[in-house]
Amino acid sequence: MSQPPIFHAYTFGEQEREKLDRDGHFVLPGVLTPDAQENLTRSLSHIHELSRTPKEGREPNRFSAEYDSYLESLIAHPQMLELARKVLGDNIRYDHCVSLNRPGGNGGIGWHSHGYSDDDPNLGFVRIFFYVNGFEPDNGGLKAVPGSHLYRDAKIQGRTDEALREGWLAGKTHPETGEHLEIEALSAPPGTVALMWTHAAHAVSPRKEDSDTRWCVVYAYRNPGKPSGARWITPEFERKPIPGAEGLMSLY
Ligand SMILES: O=C(O)CCC(=O)C(=O)O
Ligand SMILES: [Fe+2]
Repeated sequence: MSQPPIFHAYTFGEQEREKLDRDGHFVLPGVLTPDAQENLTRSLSHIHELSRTPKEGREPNRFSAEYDSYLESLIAHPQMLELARKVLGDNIRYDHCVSLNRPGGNGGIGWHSHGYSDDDPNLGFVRIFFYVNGFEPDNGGLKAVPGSHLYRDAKIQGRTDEALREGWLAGKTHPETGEHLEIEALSAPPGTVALMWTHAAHAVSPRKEDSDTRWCVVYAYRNPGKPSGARWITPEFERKPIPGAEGLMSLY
């Protein structure tokens, strides 16, 4: 069964890969096809509704692919795997699919990072964010610190930009360029995909009260070899045969 494309043609060659490795993130503006945007909006609305009427033992946001067949189908979509392998090389595992929908008035999230194989940079962990209807920097916008991922510090924290500058960022430089680390507020037109190495410092600005919902889902892939604290897969889902996902779902 062949799946319709989710991405328009895009360039992710050596230069783009170098930028991802230097900055810790890389944005592909407007790369999602209209069809994918439409399907994702429908699926993410579905997950959002499920999460508003919680039933015991269910976490629709964190286990999104287990609650929606379209989201499930993207785990092993050929274009998804191609992109993940351009970043991580051939030997990859699926790690998680988490919905990050932010309605008007959502408070965003302060500065933090995530971990995987903190002591061995040969094992990568990348997150592929689908910002379906995009965002403005000051309205549910992703912020990042180029170069912060190279510290492989899974415990970066800062409640505000100021707190991060006075805290973790103070005196830190980019290990390769020597430049002072600085906060970058990203912007994303509709249909944007953003790649981010998991150790990158990141935060999200609040969503304005009168805004529509920011629709977003993230898929994570990694090189196997270490335990992953973010691997939200139920045992049933791990065993479920998903076309194209053979070998992707196991821990090691
Ligand atoms: O909502 C976002 O854009 C990112 C949220 C976040 O911190 C994460 O997914 O790790
Ligand atoms: Fe995060």
